[in-house]
Amino acid sequence: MTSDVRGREYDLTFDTLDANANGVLEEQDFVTLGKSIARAAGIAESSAKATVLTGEWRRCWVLLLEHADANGDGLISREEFRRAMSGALGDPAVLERNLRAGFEAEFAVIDTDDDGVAAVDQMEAFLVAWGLESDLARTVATRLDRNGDGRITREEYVAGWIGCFMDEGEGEGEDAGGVGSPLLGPVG
Ligand SMILES: [Ca+2]
Ligand SMILES: [Ca+2]
Ligand SMILES: [Ca+2]
Repeated sequence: MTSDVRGREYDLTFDTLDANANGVLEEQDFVTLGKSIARAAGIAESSAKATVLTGEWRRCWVLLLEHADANGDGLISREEFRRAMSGALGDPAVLERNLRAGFEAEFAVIDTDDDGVAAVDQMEAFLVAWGLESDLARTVATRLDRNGDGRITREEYVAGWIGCFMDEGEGEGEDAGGVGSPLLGPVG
């Protein structure tokens, strides 16, 4: 993957995180995202799962602020985000350690009956409710189901999302970057 493509992925991630589209990341963006995921999954904002999820998004914000806010103004600019992601924060092991609990909390709100799996159709419906176009939702849901058995396990979900940041030098011969590209747009 060229650095141009990688830079574009960071930009697309930035745009996804910039929930109010004002060109900077701030705490409110992360609060909004946490709530929008709970809403899309049809669970109450006051429920235990939603509380865990919004707590995780808040934790991610604090982490990002600590590592990326170079000028200390309490906001993350696109440039600051790019720099942090191409540095230590973008390290696969660091990402995995920092994001796993967040993706697990996200999966928990989708997995309404708590059996640790979500049907591909269920995932697709969630993604549409979250705001993805239906074609894209189907593509992402299908790719999350890595072994193609029609069900997405918690592990497939977490690995799929973390994998979208980790497709450089990881899992040679394997399509490790499967999920991120369709979610974040036509990269490359
Ligand atoms: Ca914003
Ligand atoms: Ca800043
Ligand atoms: Ca599966």
